[in-house]
Amino acid sequence: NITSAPTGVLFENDPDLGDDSSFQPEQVKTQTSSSSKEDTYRLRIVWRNVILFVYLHMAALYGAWLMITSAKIQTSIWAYLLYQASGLGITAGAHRLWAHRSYKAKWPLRVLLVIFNTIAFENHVYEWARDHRVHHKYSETNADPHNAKRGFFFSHVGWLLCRKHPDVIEKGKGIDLKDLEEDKLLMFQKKYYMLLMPFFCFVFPTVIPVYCWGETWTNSWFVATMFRYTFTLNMTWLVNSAAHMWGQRPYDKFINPSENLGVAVMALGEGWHNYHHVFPWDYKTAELGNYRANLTTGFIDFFSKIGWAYDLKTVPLSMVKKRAARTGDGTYENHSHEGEV
Ligand code: ST9
Ligand code: ZN
Ligand code: ZN
Repeated sequence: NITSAPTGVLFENDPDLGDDSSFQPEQVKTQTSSSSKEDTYRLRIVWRNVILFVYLHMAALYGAWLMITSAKIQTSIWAYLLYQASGLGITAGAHRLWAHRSYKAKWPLRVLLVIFNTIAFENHVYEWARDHRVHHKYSETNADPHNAKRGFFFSHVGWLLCRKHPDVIEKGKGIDLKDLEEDKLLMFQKKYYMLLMPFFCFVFPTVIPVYCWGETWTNSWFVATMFRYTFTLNMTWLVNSAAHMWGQRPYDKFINPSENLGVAVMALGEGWHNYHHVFPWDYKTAELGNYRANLTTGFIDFFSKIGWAYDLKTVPLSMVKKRAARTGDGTYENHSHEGEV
């Protein structure tokens, strides 16, 4: 019976709990997203992932040390280029093209983006876009894979270290993924991911410095691969953690996603997260087309000029202004809107 349950679990104000005979002491009560119905949820840590991520971060720290003390400058430049390219595979590819369909791309650009995306190893595009669509639809509820209401650590990396909340899978079933399933290139990446990903994320980045400019295997592995991969992952995760916590909310003060310049710079333009959650179909993922803090927009605009990207979707300024006036936190007028149409 619930009244004899141990303290530390939430059971106030819950009329349903009276007949919950399956309640276990080690289970945590959580609020579901779409209804007032509560369910029981037990955190299940995936120790394999914990060990892999601990190794990755230790190897990355060693890589950072080697970068300062012994690696060739070409190796650091190579690592930087891989960070930018794999980042674009996430931002221009998995995120703006495939998860949100905010523009269309011809096949040579799609092939380039799938290669860049595979270097990033953030799961294949199908899985990435599936989780991301659920994230937008059920933002900051238990059905959000990286629900920021569960704190910085969970939304940053913790969500990859444990089994998903059942709401993610249940609500996720209702998400339309037909467009991704019909994309032959994405299905090819998904089918051969366990061959393609080790090659593009680990083998190719490590081999190039050794054969092209005589780098040592040790420097190559720890700098160009371990440091570069872990660094890029963390820059991506900051969008889910920092940009869901800190920054201004000029478009909607009622949601947590915020405008965060630091994250925007490091995540190639994906830190303008208040705007993005309000207008997710805008290919810029930001109101302003400022390339310095939005490299991805510059990348898409370049390919639009040569005709490989087309049907770029955006939002009319009048709609943005109306929304900011209705739900913004009052900081909208401080932004520069010069050159906007
Ligand atoms: C990584 C991803 O790091 C990072 C994503 C970040 C997203 C950021 C977004 C922000 C905006 C964009 C900013 C970009 C900035 C970029 C800057 C670059 C500089 N819907 O997952 P499973 C079902 S990955 C519907 O195994 P478990 C489905 O049937 C890092 N259904 O759940 C599935 O089976 P299948 C490298 C769903 O067992 C089944 O459930 N990768 C959904 O709970 C089981 O799914 C890793 O480390 C859904 N959403 O395990 C791997 N989800 O797939 C880590 C699931 O066969 N992952 N289902 O269809 C894992 O090990 C596991 O997923 C787990 C959960 C342990 C976390
Ligand atoms: Zn978000
Ligand atoms: Zn998004």
